[in-house]
Amino acid sequence: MNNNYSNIPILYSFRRCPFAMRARAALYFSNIKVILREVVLRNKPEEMLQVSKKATVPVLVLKDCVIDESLEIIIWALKISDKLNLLHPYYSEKEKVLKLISLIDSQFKYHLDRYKYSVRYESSKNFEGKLVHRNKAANFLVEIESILKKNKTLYLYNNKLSIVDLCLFPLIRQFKIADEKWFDSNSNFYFIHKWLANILELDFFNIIMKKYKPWSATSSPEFFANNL
Ligand SMILES: N[C@@H](CCC(=O)N[C@@H](CS)C(=O)NCC(=O)O)C(=O)O
Repeated sequence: MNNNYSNIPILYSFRRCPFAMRARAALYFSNIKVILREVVLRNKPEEMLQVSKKATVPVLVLKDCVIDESLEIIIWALKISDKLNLLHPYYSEKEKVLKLISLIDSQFKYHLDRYKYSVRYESSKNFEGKLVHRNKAANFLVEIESILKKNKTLYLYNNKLSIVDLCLFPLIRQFKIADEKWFDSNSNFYFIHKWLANILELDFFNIIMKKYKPWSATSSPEFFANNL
């Protein structure tokens, strides 16, 4: 069935996964059309597991290779087309930018998971309590708040949208929605509130959050593109 579309990349994705969200955002901005296969995480399709042993989304299947790290998908897509120059910080301050993204992806995400999904972790060895993990995650936002505050800006790099915003916002949005009332009323996040609200208002956000039915081998191809 997919033979007609054999030149179109396939993206295994999950709507609410922050890593898949950032990959879809980059595909949106680079204007690259892909076939989107919505995955159910507890029942991943064999077709995905065959191409990526990591078994995480997003996975982008190209004609001659597979990319199964969200940041690599972003860089691949934006190197093809980047009209807004979203990769600018990657070229000008690569080390610093990758370090910040990696900190949020690893340590912030560690505490975020234990805060947001505390019930799942209650019996795990290093669980410190929901609110301890919330506060430890919040500590990582101090730097983000200070960057925004210092520059009185709605963007994390050079006062314009870039991969730094695209990589960080899905995880910080998850932190917000774990307890919106607490997050929204916390004045330590004054500039982050404005930053996040602005990003969620941008046109791309609705497009990347479009709902797709879970994919199966008998599904008709569904496309993800920025003119949906
Ligand atoms: N470092 C990976 C992380 C991807 C990741 O952890 N994705 C989660 C969903 S948000 C996943 O697929 N987890 C596997 C599972 O839940 O079974 C990336 O950036 O692509």
